[in-house]
Amino acid sequence: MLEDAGLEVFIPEHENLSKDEWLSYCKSNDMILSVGGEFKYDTDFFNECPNIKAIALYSVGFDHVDIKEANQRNIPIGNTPNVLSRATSDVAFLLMQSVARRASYNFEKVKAGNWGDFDPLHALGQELYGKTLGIFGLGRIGFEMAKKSKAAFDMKIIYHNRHQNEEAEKELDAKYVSFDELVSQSDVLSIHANFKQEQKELFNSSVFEKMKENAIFINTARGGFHNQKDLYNALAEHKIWGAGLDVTNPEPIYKEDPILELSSVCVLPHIGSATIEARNGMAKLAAQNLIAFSKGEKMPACANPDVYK
Ligand code: 8YV
Repeated sequence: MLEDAGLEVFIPEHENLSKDEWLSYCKSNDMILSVGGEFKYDTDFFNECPNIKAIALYSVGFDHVDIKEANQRNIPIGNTPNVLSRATSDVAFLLMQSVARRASYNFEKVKAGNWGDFDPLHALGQELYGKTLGIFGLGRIGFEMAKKSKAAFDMKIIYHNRHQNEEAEKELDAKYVSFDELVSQSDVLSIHANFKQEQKELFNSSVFEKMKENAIFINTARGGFHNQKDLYNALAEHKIWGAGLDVTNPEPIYKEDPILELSSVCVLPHIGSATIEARNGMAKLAAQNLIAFSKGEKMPACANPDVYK
């Protein structure tokens, strides 16, 4: 697609480039398409790569980019919203159900040859019907999660956001609440916000303390939102019911992390957008962003639209 649009494309010789290899690659190009979130596009990067004029991310999240710095240098940062909203919210929905019914724990037991005798009190889960789903950050992905949960389980939707979401209030009868109300009223609390450094470990012991005993904590956004040790303690001390994580802190998770031992937890390796449909959509949108930039047009999806003012 990029070559068809007349762009000269350089593909690194191998995957899993070291930081220095990627840096030297960036120094000799003026636009980049960046996959993954490990590499930081910060002041040092922009100083070392003064030729860079545009960056297309292969992600909706842009927490690894210093947007203020990019704005100052007039560098548009393309991202990939919408195309992954269904896939990512599907994973949040899947984790919610898996944790409610302890699916991954029970699967582990079956795999270990430990089916167990019938016992009316054994492997009891909880039902989600009519329960309250709290969304932290009701944007595109949060909306899809709320829509599915309402349709499947008639869940009541409450949310906390920077701005009220009129569409969700109208279509899903979602109710805007304060952060404290979100924490104390949710049966399932699911994070769908863009991560900012000032929100680092916002979900910590003081928050887990205020959650309901039957509450399920879901994070498919960024691991940085939660303090993993505090989450472990809350789960181990049965202060909350369970947790479904597609993102961890740190990421990747250490295999020794005690949280993996808990029957109340389901952890996935950041696969929210990992469907054929979503990844194709992301690739296409990332390419469209670069093509638009090369033609002097606005990127169709830009994380810092202020550069066009
Ligand atoms: C990607 C993501 O897996 O879009 C995001 O922000 O976290 C995921 O979709 C990842 O960032 C791939 O580049």
